[in-house]
Amino acid sequence: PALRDMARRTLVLSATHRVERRTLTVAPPQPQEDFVPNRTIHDAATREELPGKVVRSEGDGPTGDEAVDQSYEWLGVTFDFFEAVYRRNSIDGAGLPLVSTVHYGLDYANAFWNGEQMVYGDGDGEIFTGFTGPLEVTGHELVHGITQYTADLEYFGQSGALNESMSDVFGVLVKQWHLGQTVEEADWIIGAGLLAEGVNGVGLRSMKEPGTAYDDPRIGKDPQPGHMDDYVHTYRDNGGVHINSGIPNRAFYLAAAELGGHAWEKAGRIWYETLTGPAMSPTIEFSGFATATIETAERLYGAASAEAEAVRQAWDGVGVRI
Ligand code: ASN
Ligand code: ZN
Repeated sequence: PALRDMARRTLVLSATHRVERRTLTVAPPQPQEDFVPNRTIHDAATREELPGKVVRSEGDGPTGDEAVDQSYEWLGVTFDFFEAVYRRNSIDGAGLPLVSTVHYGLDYANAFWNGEQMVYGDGDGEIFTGFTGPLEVTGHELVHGITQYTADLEYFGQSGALNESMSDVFGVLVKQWHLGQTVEEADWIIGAGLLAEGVNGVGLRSMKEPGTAYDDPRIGKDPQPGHMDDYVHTYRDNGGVHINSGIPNRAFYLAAAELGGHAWEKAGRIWYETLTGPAMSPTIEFSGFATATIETAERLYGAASAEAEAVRQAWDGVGVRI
């Protein structure tokens, strides 16, 4: 009976083989289907109710409302970046629709991801301009969604600062990719143009030189550290998630600067594979994440590669011990 089984299997295999060969001859493989975004923009008309009224759906032309049209465009560019660079289909990797609300609240000076959608305020016009303006802000908020669907980093302390840093890293890479900038050409600023005229600063955060983005009597001085020696212990801001993110942000910058060229190609790939890979956990801290990025670089480029060495040096440069 065993022999007969084997004979039958051989028969089945060769039959399958024939079918496959015939299929190939008749229908050559089709080019890979492109992913397409599915965007819906809402208007909260300065109220704080979500999602608000639908004002632009996928495929609709411009509305003439600057915030609506900026959000639509920047969601599209962010979607295209993840598709073109990392072959990711939207936030969840499976084509999740992109939902946003603009004109949220009165003089509302922030933007956020609420677990399901993006939300943007118009700023107060005195200190902050509209949050739909900078591409990297939309990138930042959308990447909170990607993190939620992948590593799901707990939004407190070091894992929270890593969550923030992932959003800054890929937010800034979306901008650099859109502008075709090299590591040297890029500004490495999150929220460039977000500070109103007369406010002393260049944006919300600097990944290249954390702590130098602004210094103005109305908003104080940029509190970000760029080294573990200056790590800020606080219960505010979920344990300083927007403060200590300066440390992993600068580690990414240092790795990218050492490797040169387009930051999304090598450093970005290493960070992306790490964020979406199996070594992550919701409570991972700087040291665990650093180890994971080094292991990713070793796997992608080799243990003795310049890429792996650049990542090791980058974490050493910000005082994160492996
Ligand atoms: N813009 C901020 C962020 O995305 C809002 C917040 O603190 N949740 O991190
Ligand atoms: Zn954030």
